[in-house]
Amino acid sequence: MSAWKSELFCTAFNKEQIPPESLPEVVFLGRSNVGKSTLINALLAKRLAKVSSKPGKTRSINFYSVTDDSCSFYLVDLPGYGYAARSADERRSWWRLINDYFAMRTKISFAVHLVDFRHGPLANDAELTKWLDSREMARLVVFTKADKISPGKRKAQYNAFVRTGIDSVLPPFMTCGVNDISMQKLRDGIIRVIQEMTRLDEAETH
Ligand SMILES: Nc1nc2c(ncn2[C@@H]2O[C@H](COP(=O)(O)OP(=O)(O)OP(=O)(O)O)[C@@H](O)[C@H]2O)c(=O)[nH]1
Ligand SMILES: [Mg+2]
Repeated sequence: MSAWKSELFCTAFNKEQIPPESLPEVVFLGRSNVGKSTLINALLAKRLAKVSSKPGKTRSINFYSVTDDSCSFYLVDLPGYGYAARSADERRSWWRLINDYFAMRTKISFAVHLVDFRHGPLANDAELTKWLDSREMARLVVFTKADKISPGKRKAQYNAFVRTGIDSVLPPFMTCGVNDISMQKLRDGIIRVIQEMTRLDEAETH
């Protein structure tokens, strides 16, 4: 499979700037600082998304258009979830923007839920899972920052998390920031899930 062609399509700080629904959308969700923007850059093999060691870097909804051999879609980078250091006002406007976005969408293909491999799913990951359940939205779980755990311990840790019952359309992926081999597997996985979701959408409308 060839590399994805991609570009920044749109940045939305408010409801008015959110583009109308068109292509399938894959939404990246997870706690602030978990590595959403880093993973998007690794998947696109470009530095399009802004990354920072300080939580709360992404403040807007960013749409990246992607063309693969078989389909076109958007990867959507959202501001981080549960960033406690923000003011109550900022947290409220975050929820407003996220809710406005979801309210404007009927066919988001699925969510990529990023979970820090060092900690596994935490309380606010469970909250996010519940929220995705309430929206009946499929998710693909990706563990980030696996490089922070020694290679000899990764398998046991992965198995321990999976045994707790992680709901994911494919077995959870494990990434280490920029790792070409796992990125290609993840790109292929994302395409497979988009194709399956599109097929199900078509079956529903006919
Ligand atoms: N070691 C390591 N560091 C990572 C990995 N992924 C992300 N990081 C680092 O974690 C920090 C946060 O990464 P971001 O990609 O900005 O995180 P984000 O989820 O987009 O954060 P917000 O935009 O604040 O929600 C940066 O310093 C990244 O370099 C990883 O797999 N391994
Ligand atoms: Mg970000």
